[in-house]
Amino acid sequence: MADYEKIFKRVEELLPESDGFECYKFKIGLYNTAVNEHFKLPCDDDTFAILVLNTPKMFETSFKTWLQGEYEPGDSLEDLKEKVMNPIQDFMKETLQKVPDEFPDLKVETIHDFDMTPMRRPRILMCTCGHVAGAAYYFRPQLVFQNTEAIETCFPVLPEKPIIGVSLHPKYGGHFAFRAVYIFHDVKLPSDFVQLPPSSCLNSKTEIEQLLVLFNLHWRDGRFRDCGDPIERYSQLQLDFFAKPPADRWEVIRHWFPSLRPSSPPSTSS
Ligand code: B12
Repeated sequence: MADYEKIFKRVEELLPESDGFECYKFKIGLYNTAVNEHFKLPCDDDTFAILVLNTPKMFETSFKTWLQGEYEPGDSLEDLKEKVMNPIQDFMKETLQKVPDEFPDLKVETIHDFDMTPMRRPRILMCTCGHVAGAAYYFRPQLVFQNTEAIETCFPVLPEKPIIGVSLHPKYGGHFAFRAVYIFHDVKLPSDFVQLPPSSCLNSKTEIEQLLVLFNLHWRDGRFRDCGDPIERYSQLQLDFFAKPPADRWEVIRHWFPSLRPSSPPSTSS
């Protein structure tokens, strides 16, 4: 078995599907060929990389167990909030760190979906990685809109932010999230490495336009996630959690902590 295959097998053991993770191999050169100069990664084309995404299972299995493990008897919700400032990010950082820890002799770089460059650009474009790695088809606006008139027909009201594309997973539609890319700087892929293409679960231009409208204008209602007929979806609890701004998410999962100490009433010193 080649080195990269052994590494991949071990990474899949550390981030198993039963915990709600999926891993995909890819060659950095394929990513660098797709993106413009602002996003190219300073690596040889044949450098080995692994993309990690989470499936709907992650929320109520590994994430819930981890978060409950942060609770200590006597904690109030405020104590817990102080300990875990960003529940999903903190969980991902800790869990994904298992991989570089496993390979201390290799130069492994972890790039999270939320990592930014000093210029405030994303360090890596996850949807492009997902597409080149064969994980999820990236429906870019350029696939269906050739000019601004075509955009205006679909978007009579333009969103505040730029219109961006969205990826659909063949099994989970939009019920998943990209989490990180590992770059194994000193592991190179052989020239006969075969990269599988992503499978598209939409069949027509109209379906792609609908997906782009749902994602760019109505993402809060989560309908974009059901495009492509997913066979497994986020639970209602998970949908409610991600639809809320981070500060309001704790209330959604408060019942995971039945023994929380009631919060102290605000002080009434005169
Ligand atoms: C910045 C960002 C935001 C910003 C701005 C979004 C915007 N509308 O501009 C904010 C904070 C508002 C935001 C919000 C949300 N986001 Co957001 N966001 C991102 C982030 C960090 C970067 C996206 C970006 O700026 N791209 C920049 C542009 C330049 O990239 P691009 O358009 O893809 O262009 C490249 C490709 O076209 C490529 N290219 C060129 N030719 C070709 C050819 C091929 C074949 C290919 C494959 C590529 C390719 O080259 C271009 C660059 O040179 C990504 C995570 C990440 N690190 O990628 C998540 C991400 C896109 N967001 C995501 C989500 C889910 C959301 C939310 C729904 C969040 C939520 N609470 O649930 C909302 C709503 C989105 C919306 N309607 O705007 C998901 C999308 C998942 C998916 N299924 O696709 C991502 C991937 C995060 C993740 N962890 O999975 N987001």
